[in-house]
Amino acid sequence: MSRVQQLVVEILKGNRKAIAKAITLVESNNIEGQKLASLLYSHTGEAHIIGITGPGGVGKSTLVEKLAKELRNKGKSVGIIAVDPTSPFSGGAFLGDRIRMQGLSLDEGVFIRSMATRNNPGGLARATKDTVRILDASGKDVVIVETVGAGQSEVNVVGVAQTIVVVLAPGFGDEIQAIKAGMMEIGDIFVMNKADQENADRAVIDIQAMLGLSDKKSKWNPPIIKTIATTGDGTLQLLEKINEHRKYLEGNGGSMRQKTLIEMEVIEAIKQKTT
Ligand SMILES: Nc1nc2c(ncn2[C@@H]2O[C@H](COP(=O)(O)OP(=O)(O)O)[C@@H](O)[C@H]2O)c(=O)[nH]1
Ligand SMILES: [Mg+2]
Repeated sequence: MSRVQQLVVEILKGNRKAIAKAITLVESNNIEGQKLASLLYSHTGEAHIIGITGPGGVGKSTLVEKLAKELRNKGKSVGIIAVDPTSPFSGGAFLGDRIRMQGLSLDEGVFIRSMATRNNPGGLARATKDTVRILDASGKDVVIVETVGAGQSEVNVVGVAQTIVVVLAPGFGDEIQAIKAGMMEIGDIFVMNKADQENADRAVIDIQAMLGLSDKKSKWNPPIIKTIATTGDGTLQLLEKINEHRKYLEGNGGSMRQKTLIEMEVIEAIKQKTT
């Protein structure tokens, strides 16, 4: 058996060391990494891939940590990929540190990996996609991908997710309406985090108005959920909506979504060629 084939066998067993090694391999973007990704493909498709995106500092990492805890309480295994966790806007700790604080990193049912922004945006998007594949093949029930979605193309990897959660907070992104409009199109679920802040209700009304303006292309009606990530308020409701969305995808919406994903990948590939 080749080194890559051995790695595949160990990944399928859920071997953590093998998973870590495999991610490093796909990050290096060489022939072996590509071979690994293609060998794993037929072992994927079971995990629910959730994209968590939104401007830096709105509380995405805090929310991911709470979601992971909630999922563990329900007996689900979780893979977490934090793309660009060192956003200059973020006042919080690295996601890895938070997870450690929560004791989640000692938990065999959780695997977390941070992907650094590199000079090559195409490389980052690809490595993230391959990492999702590795975690899916390793048997994780849920894979969460946190990305900064503020129009920075280098972290625009939401195309890998089945359910996209757009996280906003009062006062964030008001000045950049166009970016917000772009996010309105990709979101399956909207979260108004920092609901403890007094202008949260106003912000929810604004988002509702914006959602009302965008033309609906599917039967799914994107809900808006208020959360306080620091206390965990609303995370259970968010998880319920995420599960509802998965059920929706499994129904008649599934094939439609698949098409959208492929289209997004094509758009992404074209963008990378032209920039
Ligand atoms: N008041 C308040 N602060 C929050 C809430 N959620 C997160 N924060 C704080 O917002 C800052 C940024 O959070 P972080 O999760 O790093 O945001 P990210 O950049 O979107 O990942 C941190 O200081 C958090 O403690 C919330 O619901 N309410
Ligand atoms: Mg973060």
